[in-house]
Amino acid sequence: MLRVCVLRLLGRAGTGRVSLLEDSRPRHYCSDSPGNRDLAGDGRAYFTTPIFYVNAAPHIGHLYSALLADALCRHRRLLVPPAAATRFSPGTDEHGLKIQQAAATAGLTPTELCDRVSAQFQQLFQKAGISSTDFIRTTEARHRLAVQHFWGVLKAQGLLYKGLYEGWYCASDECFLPETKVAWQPGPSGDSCPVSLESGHPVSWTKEENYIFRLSEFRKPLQRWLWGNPQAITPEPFQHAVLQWLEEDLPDLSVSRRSSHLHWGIPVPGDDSQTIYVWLDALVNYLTVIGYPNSEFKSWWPATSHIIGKDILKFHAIYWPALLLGAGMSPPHRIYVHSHWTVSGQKMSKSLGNVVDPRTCLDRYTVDGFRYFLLRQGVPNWDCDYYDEKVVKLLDSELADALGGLLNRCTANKINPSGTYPAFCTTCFPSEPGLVGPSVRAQTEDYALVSAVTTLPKQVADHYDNFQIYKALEAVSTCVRQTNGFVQRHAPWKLNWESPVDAPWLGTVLHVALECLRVFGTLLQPVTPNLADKLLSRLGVSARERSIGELHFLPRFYGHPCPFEGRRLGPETGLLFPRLDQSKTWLVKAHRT
Ligand code: ME8
Repeated sequence: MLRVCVLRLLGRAGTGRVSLLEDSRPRHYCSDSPGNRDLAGDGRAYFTTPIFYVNAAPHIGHLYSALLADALCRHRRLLVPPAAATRFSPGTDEHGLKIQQAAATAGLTPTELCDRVSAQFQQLFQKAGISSTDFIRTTEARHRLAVQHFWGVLKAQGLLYKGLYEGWYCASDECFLPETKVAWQPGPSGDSCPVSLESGHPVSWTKEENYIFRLSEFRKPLQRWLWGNPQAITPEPFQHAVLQWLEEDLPDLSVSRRSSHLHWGIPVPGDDSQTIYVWLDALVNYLTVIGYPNSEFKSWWPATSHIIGKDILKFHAIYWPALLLGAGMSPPHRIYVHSHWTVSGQKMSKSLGNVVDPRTCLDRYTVDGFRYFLLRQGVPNWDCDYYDEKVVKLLDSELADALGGLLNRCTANKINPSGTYPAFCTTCFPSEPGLVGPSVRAQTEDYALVSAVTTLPKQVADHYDNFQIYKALEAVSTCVRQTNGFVQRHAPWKLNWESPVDAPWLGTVLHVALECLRVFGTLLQPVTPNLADKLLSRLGVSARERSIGELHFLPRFYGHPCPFEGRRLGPETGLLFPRLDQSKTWLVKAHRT
């Protein structure tokens, strides 16, 4: 028989405190040490985004999370082929009070609302080139099965008990709040209303009998997990924040609601009077996608990377690992955390009317343009501000002028009339810097360029690993600038193919620039897949030659044969990235505001 306990809401947001009436037996939670099961072990890697609530249409923040996950996943596929060794799933979070209430407000059934908004997310992700292998909806039968099974495991472990819950609940955030996180503010009719201090969303007082998860038993196991895996949560300040939280109170967690209050959810197995708490339901989606509870899931877990916004860190870095440990599983391999996009300095919100529609942005700036902007400007550690003018400036300068201009300079018929990848002359550009001789043309800065581009793939990989994709793009952009400097310095347009003195050096200048472009195109594939394809196709690089493992930059410089020398360039297919048209009305408006 389950015991009834009195829960008092104290401590951190989202948890209740229980006055323990039951024995708390010491338990040992096993973990097969996720840090030791490197993703590269058998090459498999599984990426997830948060599953998004369907109470409102997607905005650029949701797209940003999906793009970060997509870029990580695509980069991984380029590093460790075959692509089949990755799984990647976004999805929609469709249960809970928030959705139940949103459907009622919209005059729809919850199913109608979920179908409508989930389709919007799926269409958006498809349009944006999100290369997912699945899309999970929590209203699917496979998910209900997984959640109920997971519940059964927790119950069998003695980790769930019944208690009387009393405290504040925020339906918008779907979380419990302690008194310290609630403020009183004037409501629409002038009277004072309780709201969440963190989100400003209204909260209401709840008193009901729920199932409670013994979260308080997990402080030490969670600390051990984080101490043993210093990169578990990236970037580091977020790991630090979680360790800090673990120093505070860690009360048990209410994991169900009364069905009479919340009917839109998954019933507690064997107790229809209770509905499973939407966060427990939602988190298990990560297991559903890989086939849980069938044993196939074990080949993907815990080789998992969760990409999340900072707003849901506590759920992913405390509740989820505790639930997993409780169910005898390891915490996820990595949790990558990013900050938020604001719009002209303000939080994006429906009520402020400043929500940026990502579909419009993809149309205006092209899929690759907008993907590049969000990933180049988004800094995981800090909030970033969005405004249209910034997009135009960045894309024109980095994609149209610098990268597109460079490609044009090296492939245009005037400068490269044979339309081939010219030969590299080792006499003009010897491997050893500082050599002098009549034919030596390379200068000190040219060696700096070769060295920078040689180390670029590793630098980019390190930035991906640290979840600093913007830094990876910054590094590529710096090298693009350096390559333009190289071309400018040697002015190949002043050299003559007919001259036996000029020709080998002219070919070498173009060869080096094309080799640099081949590296840039390869490394940009995770972020701008269509643009990179166009670039690599123009260079005549075949599909088999586009993985990072196959890069081998400037092989002739390093004493190896070069498979590209003498190869015909691909067909000319127009500007790599046209400058954004200044005459467009929306752009004029963006410049004015
Ligand atoms: O929290 N900037 O769903 P949600 C950047 N269903 N990213 C943003 C953002 C912004 N302004 N706003 C939202 C939920 N996001 C739960 C998740 S997971 C098991 C359940 C992104 O629709 C960011 O990733 O509120 C954030 O964590 C997520 O959307 C929250 O989406």
